[in-house]
Amino acid sequence: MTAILVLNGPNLNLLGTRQPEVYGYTTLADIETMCQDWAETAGCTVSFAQSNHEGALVDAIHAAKGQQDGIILNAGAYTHTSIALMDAIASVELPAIELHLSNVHAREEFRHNSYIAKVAIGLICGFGAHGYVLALEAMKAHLSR
Ligand code: CA2
Repeated sequence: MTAILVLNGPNLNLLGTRQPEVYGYTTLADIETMCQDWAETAGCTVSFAQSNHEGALVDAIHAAKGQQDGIILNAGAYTHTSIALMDAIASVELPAIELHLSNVHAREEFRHNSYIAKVAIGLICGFGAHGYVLALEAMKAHLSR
């Protein structure tokens, strides 16, 4: 069965509680439920995780090797700064999709750079919580191509 890791970075544990005008009212727990519902229908398994710590995210990416078929990564602000996460994705040689709730390209200049995009098969941004389902669909299609 296709196994997909959905990994979330710093501050995403606060979703639905602050800045709803930017990130919406959906909580990360709601998003996990959406992903698990999708997994049941799609016949896939989804492992869902979040950390505020860069090293813990690197560890989670390393642990995916041999266990997961693909990685969906909303690295939060680390997207724009983390060579370590980029290297981790490259090192495990698993397909990765970069994901953002907001359209980072319509926001501040510093959000336009992404280290993750350099090693991702594609990226999805600007569709809010629904982006997670879009990313899962895209990963499933990629893995069965
Ligand atoms: O749009 C996204 O998904 C982001 O990855 C979210 C990050 C941001 O740094 C990226 O540029 C784009 C920030 C996540 C912060 O989440 C919060 C949620 C509620 C309240 C405050 C922050």
